[in-house]
Amino acid sequence: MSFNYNSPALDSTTLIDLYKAMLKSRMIEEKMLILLRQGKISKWFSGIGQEAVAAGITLALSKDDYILPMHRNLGVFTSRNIPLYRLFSQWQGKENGFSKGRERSFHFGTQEYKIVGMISHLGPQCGIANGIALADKLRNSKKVTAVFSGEGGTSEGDFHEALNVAAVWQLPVMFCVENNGYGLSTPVDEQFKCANIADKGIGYGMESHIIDGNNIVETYSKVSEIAQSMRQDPRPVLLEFKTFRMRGHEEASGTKYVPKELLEHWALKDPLENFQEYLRSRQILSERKEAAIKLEFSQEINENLERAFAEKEINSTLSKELDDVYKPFVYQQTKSNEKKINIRLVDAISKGLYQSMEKFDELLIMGQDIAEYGGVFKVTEGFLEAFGKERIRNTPICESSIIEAAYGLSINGMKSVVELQFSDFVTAGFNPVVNVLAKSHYRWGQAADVVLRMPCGAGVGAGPFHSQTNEAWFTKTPGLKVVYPAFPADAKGLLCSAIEDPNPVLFFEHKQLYRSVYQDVPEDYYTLPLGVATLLTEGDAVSVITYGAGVHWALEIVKKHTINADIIDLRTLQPLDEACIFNSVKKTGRAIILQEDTLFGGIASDIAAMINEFCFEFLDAPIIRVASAQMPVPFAKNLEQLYLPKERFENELLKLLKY
Ligand SMILES: Cc1ncc(C[n+]2csc(CCOP(=O)(O)OP(=O)(O)O)c2C)c(N)n1
Repeated sequence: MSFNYNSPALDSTTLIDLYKAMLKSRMIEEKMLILLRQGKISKWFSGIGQEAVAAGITLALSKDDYILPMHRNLGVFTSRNIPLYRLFSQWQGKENGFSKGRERSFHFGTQEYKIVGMISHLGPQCGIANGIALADKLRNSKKVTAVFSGEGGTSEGDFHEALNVAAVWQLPVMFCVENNGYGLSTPVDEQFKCANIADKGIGYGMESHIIDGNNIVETYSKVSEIAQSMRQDPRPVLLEFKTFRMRGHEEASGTKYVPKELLEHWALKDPLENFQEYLRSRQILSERKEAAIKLEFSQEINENLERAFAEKEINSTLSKELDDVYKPFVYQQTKSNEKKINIRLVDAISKGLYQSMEKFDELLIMGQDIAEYGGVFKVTEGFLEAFGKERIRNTPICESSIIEAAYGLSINGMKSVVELQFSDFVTAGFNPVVNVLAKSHYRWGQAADVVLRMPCGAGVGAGPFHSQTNEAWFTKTPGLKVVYPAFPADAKGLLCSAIEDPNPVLFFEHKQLYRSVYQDVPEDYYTLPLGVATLLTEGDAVSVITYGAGVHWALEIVKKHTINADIIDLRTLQPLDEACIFNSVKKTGRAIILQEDTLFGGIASDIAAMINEFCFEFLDAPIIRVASAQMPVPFAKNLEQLYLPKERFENELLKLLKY
C-alpha cells in the first residue's frame, strides 16, 4: 500500500521526528503486550495501527496546548515526552505515576504536561475541552485545545452537546474523532447512519475535515495548518480520522467478531510500516540509523521498566486517602461592616453573587436565560450590564455540557457558578457532577472550582418536575460539598464562601423561601464558614435538627406550643456539623430530624444513625425522622400539603415530648 507522503513536503528532521513518535509508542505497546501475557500489568487498550493519529496531532500542537486523550492514545503521552518510568509506574499503580495509585491505565491527567486524562464515560471529555478553550479564548491566549473521541463515543449526548456549545460560543476546540471501525464489538453501521462523522459538522455550523488517520504526514500537516488558523480565528473544528483498530477493544477481548478480510485490508495500511518503507526508499532512514533508533528506544523502555518494577508498592493510610478527597481550603473570615439592609433570600443570593463577581475577575456565571432575561428567578438581573456578555453567559439547554465546561474552566484556572434553572434539571447533568467534579481532586489533585446553584423545593404548586429537593443524591457522593441555607444572611455569606472554596459545591436555594423570608443582611461582601450549624433557639426538652424550609416550620411549631427546644439549622449538609448535633442531643436526650426531602435514603436517616451510634446512652426516647411522603411531588395545593411533612412534624414532635 502506498501513501502519499510527498505532499506537503516536510523536511527530513520533521519526518524522522514523526517516525520516532510512532515507533516509540509501537515499541512500548509491543512490550506491554508481553508483560500483559506474563501477568505483570493489568488491562491494556491497544492503539496499534492508530499511532499516526495521536502522534501526529500531539506533534502538530504546542506543548502548552491542552490535549484530552482517550484510552488508545499512548502517543499523546509519549509525544509530550513524559519520562517512561513515570508512565510505567502509573500503569502499576505506583507513587511515581500521576495518580497516587488511584487511577488505572490512561485515566490520569497532568497539568505539568497539559494532558487531561480520560473520563471513562467518554463523551464528557468534549465538554471539558470546551471549558478549557473558553478560558483561553477569554484570555486571548491563542491556544488550541484538542480532544479525542472514538466514533462510538460520538453517539453520546455529551458529544452532541459539546459540539453545539463549541459552535455557538466559537471555541477553539479541535474535536478529533478516531473512526477505527468498532466501538468495543459494535461496528460503525450499528452506531450511526451518516456516511462520515465529519458530515455532522454542517449540522452544528462547524467546519469539518476528513483526514487519513494512517498517513502521518497528512495528519501532522493538516492538523498543524488547521491549528494555526484556529489560533488566529478562534473556532471549533471537527476532524474525522479514518483508521482501524487492529487488536481487541482491550487485550483480553480479542477480535473474533472482526472479518478477517477487514483486518488484512487494514494491515496493508499500517501507519508505521508504510512510513518506514517510505523513509528508507528516500534514504532519509538508513539501515544504521533505524537500528540505532530502535536500540535507543529499546534500552530506554527496558531501563525505565526496571526502574518502575523496582519501585515499591504504593504506601498510604486511610486518613491520607480521605484527606485527598477534597482540596484543602483554609476558610478566612471576611467580615462586612455593620451596615445592614432588610432584604429577601433571593436578593441576598443575588448580592452575594454580584459582589463575588466584583471580587474575582476570573469568575463566570453560566446558565439558561441568565443574561438579558436575568434568570427565571431574576437572581442575575442587571448583571449583564455590569459584567458583560462574556462573564454572564447564556447557555444552550444542555446541563451536562455546561457543567463539564465549568470543570474545564477550573482546569484552566478560572472559577464559575452554574445556575440550574431548577434543581430538578441537574439530572440532565448528573454524570459530570458525581463522576467528573466529585472525583477530580482525589483522582489527580485537580480542583473543581465550581458552584452549582440549585433552586429547589415544594410549596409553590410546581408539580413533580419543578419541586424536588434532591440534596440526598449529592450528600452521599464523596468529593462534593452541599450547602442549604434557610435565611438571607446565611445565604449570602455561605454563597460567597462556596465561590471562594475550590471544591465543587451544590448550593440549594429554596424557591418558596426566595420571596417570603426577609432579614437584615450586611451590605458588603462577607463569608461564613461551611460545616457550621446554628442553634436558633435553645432549650433542654428536645433537639430539632433541620435545614431549608424545615427550619421555618420548626420555628413556627415550637413557638406555637412554647416548646423548650434546641432548634438546629444545619446550613450545610456536607460537611455536616456533627458536633453541634451531638452536643445538643446529649443535653436534651430527645432528637427529631425534619427534612423536606422524601424519607428513604435522605440525610435524616444518616443523622439518626449517627445519633444512635454516638449518643445512645444519652437518649430518653427513640430518634424520630420526619420527611415528605414517599411519592413524587404533586401539583394541586391540597395534594402538595398532604405530601409535605409540616403537619406530621407537629404531631410527631408532640408525641416525642410525651414519650
Ligand atoms: C457511558 C459509557 N458507556 C459504555 C462504556 C463502555 N465502553 C468503554 S470504551 C467503549 C467503546 C468505545 O468505542 P469508541 O468510542 O469507538 O472508541 P474505541 O474504543 O474504538 O477507541 C465502550 C462501550 C463507557 N466507558 N462509558
